[in-house]
Amino acid sequence: MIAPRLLAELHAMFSADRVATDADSLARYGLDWTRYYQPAPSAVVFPQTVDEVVAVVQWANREQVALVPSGGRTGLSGGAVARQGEVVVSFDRMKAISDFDPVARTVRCQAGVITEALQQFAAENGLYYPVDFASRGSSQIGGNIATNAGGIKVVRYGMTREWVAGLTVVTGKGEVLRLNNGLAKNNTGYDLRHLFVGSEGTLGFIVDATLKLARQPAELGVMVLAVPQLTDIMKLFHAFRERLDLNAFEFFSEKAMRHVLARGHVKRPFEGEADYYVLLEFEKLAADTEEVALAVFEACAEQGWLVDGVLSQSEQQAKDLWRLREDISESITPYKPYKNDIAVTVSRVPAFVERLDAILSREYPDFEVLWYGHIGDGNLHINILKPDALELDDFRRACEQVNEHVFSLVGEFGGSMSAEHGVGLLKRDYLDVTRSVEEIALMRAIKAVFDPNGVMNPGKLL
Ligand code: S2G
Ligand code: ZN
Repeated sequence: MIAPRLLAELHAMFSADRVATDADSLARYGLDWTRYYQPAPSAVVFPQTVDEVVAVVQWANREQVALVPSGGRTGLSGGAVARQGEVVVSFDRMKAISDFDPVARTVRCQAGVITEALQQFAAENGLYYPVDFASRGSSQIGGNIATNAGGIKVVRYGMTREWVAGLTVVTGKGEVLRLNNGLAKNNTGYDLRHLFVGSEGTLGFIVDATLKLARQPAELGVMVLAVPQLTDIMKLFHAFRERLDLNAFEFFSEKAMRHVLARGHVKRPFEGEADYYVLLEFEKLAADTEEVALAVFEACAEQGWLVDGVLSQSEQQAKDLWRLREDISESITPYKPYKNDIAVTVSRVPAFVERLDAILSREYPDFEVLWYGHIGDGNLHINILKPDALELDDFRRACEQVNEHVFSLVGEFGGSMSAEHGVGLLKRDYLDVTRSVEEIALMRAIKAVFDPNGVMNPGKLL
């Protein structure tokens, strides 16, 4: 915990309602959605202006105090966890949306804007913010950029990085940088904006961003397909992508879907059962797009790649079909699951899953392994539910071994040890699975340039 003198200085910098030290605030703002850590920040501050962010960073450099950035706290790698007396800097009070430019199709958001608020602003102005995921109602734009958030439409629209046209950041030295200014073209040396995207608060704070917006999509069609063989999922991906403008290509196992169905909000989409399901979404750009989708469906059925399926006939049905995929994470939270988020080259996903399934069923026969994720990006979310018979600590120890298996296989497949959830605390010690010694040394050198006193989210990522 920081000394009373330092707390007094924080109170001098921020009005009373914008410094929190009560137990509830410390517990709430010291955590994100990663449930492995005990929160223990010293205080939480709520800046409202760039100058206040500069002031607290300069103070932290003078007093050698660690700062932890806090957005929507929906992260899954402990990137926003404060557990060693750090001061949490929350962007909850910086939620302005401004400078909308309908011709350039850009808009400026302060870091604390909720993702869904930006999506709604874009829709109200006839445009579309295409980075989307289940935590849209709580996550904040600053955190989405700091973790380069992915989600369910990456196969068409890419990660958050693709939509950042400009950033205002406060570096770990307290300098304010206005990066790229929202320009579509600017070839003037190193693009420092892209260093901050995905930096997880380790180089400085993102205080606002100019984001690009896309044209509003035409009406969307959603299909769910029952797929007996994992290897056939990639054939389906190829077949549907050849003929349709796919926005999304997700998969989930029967085991995962049963947890969603058990909650009773949505029902099984059709009679046919299979080990795996694909959910795909496409844009109806032509009058015959649905016919094309059904023709591809029939052709794939003849090949035996799918045994049943459904095409949404209404917006409500499309939403219900999406819930089969998007409700998985929430449905299994009570089981305190082991989670991992990795990626391998799309074409190698079936081989990877089969290899890992074989290891896990041999080593941990009573673990329930659930697979789902953005398979069109080669991105898998592995979740293992704690068996009732196993104490949480024993389960967590066993999962340390599971990590070793997962990451050594990811290394063998030349994949990524974190596809979209970032590195944070949870995966810091596995960075070398995907990044070389030279790369990690260079990342440390870059960190030292932007945050020479190491006050920015120390212990995360590196
Ligand atoms: C997803 C969300 C969190 C999880 O559902 O796509 O990124 O449970 C995940 O892995
Ligand atoms: Zn995901």
